[in-house]
Amino acid sequence: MTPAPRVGIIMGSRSDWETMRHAAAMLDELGIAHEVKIVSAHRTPRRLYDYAETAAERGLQLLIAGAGGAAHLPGMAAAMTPLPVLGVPVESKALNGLDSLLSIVQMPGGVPVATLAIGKPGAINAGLLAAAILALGDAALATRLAEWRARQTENVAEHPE
Ligand code: RP5
Repeated sequence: MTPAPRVGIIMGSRSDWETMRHAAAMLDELGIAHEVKIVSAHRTPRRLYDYAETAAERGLQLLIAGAGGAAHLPGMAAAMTPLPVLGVPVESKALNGLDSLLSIVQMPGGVPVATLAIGKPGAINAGLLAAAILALGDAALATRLAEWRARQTENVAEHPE
């Protein structure tokens, strides 16, 4: 039986998948069941409302939301769910993701979005941060995450050649 998803990965457009797939890959690597959906704050606002308002009752524990440009998706999702929301600024063509970053990070006090770096590093770290949060109540996941981190450390060479 497929385990129920614990994390919801949402993104504003299919074009965001090239970035957000790195978050999904990290969750896969750490054995965290997740679902992936395109939900646009601007093009599919009703889908966003439905998704965010039902996420917790459907059993999700955390959302990772990626968007680019006028990136309202993470903030709007955070406004409608009690779950922690991790925001990934997707690298936009016009402004290299600076617009995405500022749109996501400058939330008003009272509606938090944990904002990651622009692009692929942010997506990878969103997966790792999601794992660290979920590991607080999941000893087996905490072990897998610790092992992942140990492998990363071991793989750093002492010399460049
Ligand atoms: C945002 O606009 C999306 O998150 C995406 O990063 C950006 C461009 O979307 P497309 O025009 O490629 O669909 O809503």
